[in-house]
Formats: sequence, C-alpha cells, structure tokens
Amino acid sequence: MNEVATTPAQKSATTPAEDALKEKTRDAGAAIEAAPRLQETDGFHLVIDALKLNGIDTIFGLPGIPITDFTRKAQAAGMRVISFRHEQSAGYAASIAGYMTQKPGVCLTVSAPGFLNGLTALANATTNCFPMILISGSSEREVVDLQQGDYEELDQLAIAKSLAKAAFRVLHADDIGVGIARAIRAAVSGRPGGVYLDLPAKLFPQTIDAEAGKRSLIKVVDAAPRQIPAPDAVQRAIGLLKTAKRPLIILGKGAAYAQADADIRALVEKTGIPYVPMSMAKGLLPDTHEQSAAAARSYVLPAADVVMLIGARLNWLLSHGKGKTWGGKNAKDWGGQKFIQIDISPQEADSNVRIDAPVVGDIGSCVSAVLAALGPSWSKPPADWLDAIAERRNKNIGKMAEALAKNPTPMNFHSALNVVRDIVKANPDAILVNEGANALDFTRSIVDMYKPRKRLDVGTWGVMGIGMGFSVAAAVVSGEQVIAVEGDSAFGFSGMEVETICRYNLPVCVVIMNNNGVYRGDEVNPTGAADPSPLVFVKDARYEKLMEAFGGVGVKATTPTELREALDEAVRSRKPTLINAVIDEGAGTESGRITSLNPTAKKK
Ligand code: ADP
Ligand code: TZD
Ligand code: MG
Repeated sequence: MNEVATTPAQKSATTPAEDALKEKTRDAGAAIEAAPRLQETDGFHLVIDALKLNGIDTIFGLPGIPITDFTRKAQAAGMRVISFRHEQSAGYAASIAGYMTQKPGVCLTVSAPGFLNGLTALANATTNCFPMILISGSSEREVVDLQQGDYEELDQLAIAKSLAKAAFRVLHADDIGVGIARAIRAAVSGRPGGVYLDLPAKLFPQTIDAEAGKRSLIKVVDAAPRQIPAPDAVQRAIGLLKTAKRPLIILGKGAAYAQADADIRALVEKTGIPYVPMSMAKGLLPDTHEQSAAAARSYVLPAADVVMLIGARLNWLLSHGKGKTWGGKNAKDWGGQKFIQIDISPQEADSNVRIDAPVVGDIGSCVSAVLAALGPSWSKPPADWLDAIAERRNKNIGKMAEALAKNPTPMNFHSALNVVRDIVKANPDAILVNEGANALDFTRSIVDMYKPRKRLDVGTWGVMGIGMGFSVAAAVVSGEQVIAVEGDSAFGFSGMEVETICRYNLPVCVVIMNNNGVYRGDEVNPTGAADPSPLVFVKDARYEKLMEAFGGVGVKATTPTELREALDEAVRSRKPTLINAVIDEGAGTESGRITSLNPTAKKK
C-alpha cells in the first residue's frame, strides 16, 4: 500500500466546511490510513484490479472527493493516470483514446459538477460511436435520494441514462467485477458508445475477503464479438453494385474505427470504385490515392447511381442522403441513388432515405464477406464515369494549388495551412487534431492524410472544445507527434490544458489560426457602444505566451516562413509548442462551410 504522509499544512487549522468534508469522508479516510488487513481487499483495489485485468492501463481524470485516493492508488498500481485541468478535456481524451485503441477510454471524475463536466464528453462519445466509460464518484445514496443536501449532491445515474449508451451503479464491493465487465461490454460491443459507471463514495473503502474479491473479478471474453453479415444480405449488396453505372463508396469514421484497413483498401482497389472519405476517414486510404473523389465531391454525390456507405451515417454531414447535394430538386427531394449500407447497427438503415441493401455486421466481417463474394472477374466501373470524375478532380486540385501558391500579407487560411500540409506529408505518422469553423473546414480540404486514424476532429456534433483533450490522449496513447490546428475560438474552450501538455511533456504542437474571433475578427458593435461584437476577441492576442507560462515553446508566426520554421522545430524537438499563426481577420466566412445552416432574420 502506498501510504500518504500527512504534511504539517494538512494538520493546520481547518474551516468548518473543511471539517464537514472530513466528517463526510471519514469512512474513506479510515481506509486510506489503515490498509486493508492482509487477507482483505477494498473497493479502491477491486476497481483498479478489474480495470487492469481487462487491459485498461490509462485513466484520464481530475481528482477530488471521493476519488482522490483512487487516483493515487491507481498510479501506485502502475496505471497511467493523466490528470487534467477540466473534466471535459479528460472526457474527450478518454473518448478519443477509445476510438484509437478499440478499448474503452476511461474518464474519472468527482461527483455532481465534476460528473456534469465529464458528461458532455460522454454524450459526445455516444453520438460519435466512441467507446468510453465515465466513472464518477457520487455522494451518499440515502442523502441524495431524500434530497437532504449532501456535499455535491446529484442523482447522477438518472441524468446519465438519457445520454449514455448504458449506465450502471455499483453499491457493493463484491459487485465491482460485474460492474466493470458490464461497462466494458456495453462500451465496445455492437455500435460503440459512452457508458456511465456510478461509484458511490462508500464503495471505495468497503472491505471484503481478498480471495473472494479476486474471484469476483471478470476478465471479459470477446468484448466486441464479430458480427458476421447474413450471406443473402451480402449477395443483395453485390447484386445491386453490379447494376451500377456510376458507383461510389463513402468511407466513414466507423470504417476507420474498425481497423480493417487492408480489407477496405482491397475492396476499393479490387472494385475500382471511386470513394469519398468522411472527415475522420481521411487517410484510411492515402488522400492522394487515384480513386479518391474527395476533390470532386460536389460532382459525385448527385451523379452517383449506387452508393455504398461503409461506417458512415446519412446524417447532416451527408445532407441526409437527399436534397440538392444529391441531385434532388429541393431540400427533401430524393436524388434517385440506391444505397448499400454496411453498419453494425441494424437500426441505422432507412433513418433518412431508403437503404436498398443493408449489410449488418462489423465492418471487418462485412468487408471481407463482400470481397470474397465479388468473385474473380469483377469489372471496373465504366470509363466515362471515372474520366468525368478525374476531370473534375484535376480541375479542383489545380485550383487548390493556385490558391496555396499565393502568399498574401497577412496570411490567410490557405497560405498558413499549406505549411501544415507539407509538414504532415513529411511526417505521415503525426496525428492531426482539428477544430474551429474555417480553421476546421480549410484544414480538412487542404491537409492530406496518409494513414488511418490520424485525423481527429469535432465529429458528428461539430463540438468545440475537443482540441487539447484529444491532443493529450493522442500523444499519450500513440507516442506520436500531435499537431493541433485550432481556431482561436475553438482553442479557448480547452486552452488551459496547455499546462497538462507541459506537465506530461507531450509532443504536442498547437497551431492557432488566429483571426481574432469566431469565424472572423472584423465585426463591430452596430450601436457604436464600447462593448465589442459578440463574435470577436482581443485583437492581436498573444496565445503563445500561454505555453511559455508553463515552460513550453511559444512562437508568434506572421508569415508562412516563420510558421514553417516553428512547426519544423516543434516536430524535430517534440517539445510542447504553441504557434500563434496570425491570419487575416477578414479571411473567414460565417460558420465556415455550413453557412446555410444558420438561421438568419428575413427582416433586415
Ligand atoms: P462519419 O461521421 O465519418 O460519417 P458516422 O459516425 O456518422 O461516421 O458513422 C459511423 C457508423 O459506423 C455508425 O453508424 C456506427 O454504427 C458504425 N460503426 C462503428 N463501428 C463499427 C464497426 N466496428 N463495424 C460496423 N459499423 C461500425
Ligand atoms: N459551442 C460548442 C461547444 N460547439 C460549437 N460548435 C459552438 C459553440 C459554435 N461554434 C462553431 O460551430 S465553430 C465556433 C463556434 C463557437 C468557433 C469558430 O471560431 P474559430 O474558427 O476561431 O474556432 P474560425 O477559423 O475563426 O472560423
Ligand atoms: Mg477564429
């Protein structure tokens, strides 16, 4: 047992509130002082042992009552405990660790406010199909349920239920094994998602016989069982694909998550079908692949006749599979495409438009079944379709090259991101984290990815605040260099975590696309009063000094040359670095690429 000595400061006089807290946690405190007797174990150790038994070696969290000692004991037991400045970042970190590793990422928080801070990330994990477990300590059940006003009182389980894929509470130490096992299974099986696990303060110091405790733990067997697609569903899909004159494959982040990279590539290349990667599926095949139709997206979506979705939903990001994007006459009009959808969720099909050939199963099993069923003599799509795509693609790539070659003063998104594009090309193992509006959309279209699961971004919700949490987790989980391209607004949601990055000395380089505001920095208060517009920030803010405050490297870059030097050096040194890239404050557009989703007043 790792005993923690009481320092003189801790012995000094306490306030009544502190005394009350001590009183509240007396039970837990007693367990800290007295290690369980030889033949006993306790809740603290059973949770740690259950996680470790299941290969979970990292916890992202923030200490406090009632889980402070848990964080110490987990570290003492050899787990990696990454401590954040805000639970939301810890939660995002856990969720993306889950996405990258297929093991549920664990976020640990205190009760009520800490739990709520972590809950946004849990809901975001569920929405994005990332496997994650939010473990929150909670206050005394009797007091919470009678609403008698406990320290950090909240009925956390009830709140979590509506936002999590599953939610559990463990009241007795001998149920910890089952609780952790259920949480793991729920997080990673079927469609992955966020799971909440409520652990009341009283659980941690509960002691039970050590042998019985050991026997109560469960090593989960086959946590995410393969789900083999029905042969007739595969045949139906192949039959439809054979009729296509203008076939298209869309790869989503479910395909990236599945880690079936070689088979997905084989399917694309064997069929010769052009493909479009969704944002986080970029790099599943290199963006420079000759079959990538990403640069001709606005041509291929309406023109395709049969579309095979692999781990991508027909949600808003694909205009719900209908409307003008797909060649429909109005927003609700079906464009006439037939869809094949490969997905693990049997309920996903028909959620927006008719799916003619759903193939339900895990992507690895589905893609290999489709590959096997293609047969030896599969003919490539008609040349006129491929030629038409190539023509659009080359034209758009040419236009992009022109835009990237310009060198305006101040920098715009293109001239700055051209540098990031080169550095990612030279360092294809680097992980790119990305959030913002223009800072997001321009990065997605300008920076090519070369390897799977290297691009981590705002996902299905378009949520701001993932930046530093994702960066920390990506560096911790992979050990690779992380480059986080952040809008200045986006960065503000989790900026304090630069201290976390410095504390753990992580190879993270944050590049802020600083245009002085949300979308743009040039808006003014129409009344002429002193308050600035709600959309702008302090002009010429020196974000790089934030990194310097904690011992990292801060650089202000006003030209592509300065940006390149700083980014090169960051990647070479692997030091925590923040580059404040000064961008023309008039360069962006409202909401980036999704201006049309903005309700605006008709009456001016
Ligand atoms: P994108 O935003 O990239 O379009 P989505 O998050 O909308 O991707 O879609 C991901 C889809 O992948 C979800 O419908 C989910 O059910 C599915 N999915 C996730 N993991 C797997 C898996 N291992 N096998 C099959 N489908 C999966
Ligand atoms: N809050 C949360 C949690 N998520 C959001 N998506 C928003 C608010 C709204 N929002 C966007 O959709 S993008 C954005 C906000 C506030 C910031 C855009 O400004 P930026 O990027 O500086 O990050 P650009 O480059 O200036 O466009
Ligand atoms: Mg901005």
